[in-house]
Amino acid sequence: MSDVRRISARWILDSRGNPTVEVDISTDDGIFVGVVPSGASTGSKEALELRDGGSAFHGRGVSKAIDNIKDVIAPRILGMDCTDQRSVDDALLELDPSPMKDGLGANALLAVSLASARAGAASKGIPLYEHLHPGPHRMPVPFMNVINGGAHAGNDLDIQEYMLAPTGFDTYSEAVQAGSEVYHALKTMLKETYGKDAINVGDEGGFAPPISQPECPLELVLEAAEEMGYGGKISLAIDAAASEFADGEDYIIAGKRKSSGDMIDLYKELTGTFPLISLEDPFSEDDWDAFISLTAELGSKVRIIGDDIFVSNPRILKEGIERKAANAVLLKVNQIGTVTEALDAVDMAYGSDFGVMVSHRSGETSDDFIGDLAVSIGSGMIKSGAPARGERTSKYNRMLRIEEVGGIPYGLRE
Ligand code: 2PG
Ligand code: MG
Repeated sequence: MSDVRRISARWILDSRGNPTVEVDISTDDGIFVGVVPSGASTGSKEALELRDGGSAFHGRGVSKAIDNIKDVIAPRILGMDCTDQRSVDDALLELDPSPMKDGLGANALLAVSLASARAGAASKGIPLYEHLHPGPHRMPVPFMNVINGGAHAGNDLDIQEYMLAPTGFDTYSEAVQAGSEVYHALKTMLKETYGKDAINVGDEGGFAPPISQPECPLELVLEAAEEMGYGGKISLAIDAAASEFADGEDYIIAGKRKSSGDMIDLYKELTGTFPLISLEDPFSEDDWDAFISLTAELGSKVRIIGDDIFVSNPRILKEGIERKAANAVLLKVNQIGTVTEALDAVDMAYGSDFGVMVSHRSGETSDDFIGDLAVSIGSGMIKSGAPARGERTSKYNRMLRIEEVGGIPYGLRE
């Protein structure tokens, strides 16, 4: 039986050393955990991450969210059947029907939702990835963030993430191996070229070298891939997180002011020069017209991925699909607050031929839920940071274990 017998909640520290919410749900099958990650470059319409304010933890305490779990959520969820994730999540949404989840906090709701999904899978006696979504399941291409900038690093790069995507491999494990090898080749190259300070890392485990020109990291990653003999097998991707360097209607990049039109020209130049297969948040979350123009110009050959603009919210994604503001959505369950709503966003995307990239947050824990999520929905794309540091590799490693079971194809979803 997967009826909830007990719910406990506490704070633990995330990878940036901030507190976050962890929940245990006990059923007759065992104890199942849910942990909430946290972003730094957040979209303004993300569901609310409830923080205490005040002086403890510099205002970032989560005791209010924990009290909400104990006092409000637990009494409602006790006795519920976790194999029916939608019922559990509907009950959570009834407790907090506010659009931004500022009644109880999305961190309170999500921890329970995640733990419930794990309890439901265990009750059915199947792995989490089989329980979450009917698929078809697929091992995703790991988009590994090997050079960090923006809000995640202390260097002068404005673009937040430069990722390698090992697309030219037959299996997920070969792809992870290639990613690891290129990461280490890049490390050596950066040290030789810029000195040892250049191999300090940012929040997601990628290097944060003292460079500022937006194309420079693409050259370096490509060179490292070629040095390892992977030329043509490793593609590139960026997350500009451009809301962070927007200035009014313009953007300030590498010290230069650029209009949305100039930015479109920059992206056309970069995609013409480098094997870039996706551009995430190329403009600020308010610059819908630029998203629409870029999708019209480049959308047939490159994934234009909306993160801060859609915030994994089915209502906003629907508008994005109708207005052709991108051709893919970044999926972060804590942006929306329940597993079911995130899966609804996936089904909506698929129904309109949109791609989906599953994503970690820059503040993470060793929880590996999104590894199962990515395999489950079969979108063929996940980003979980560099192939280094425990909170990043826990997801990549979970998928190595899943792949070993066998029979799950690898690669992008066409
Ligand atoms: C992003 C994410 C994850 P953050 O912008 O895509 O890489 O960063 O969690 O800080 O929003
Ligand atoms: Mg992003």
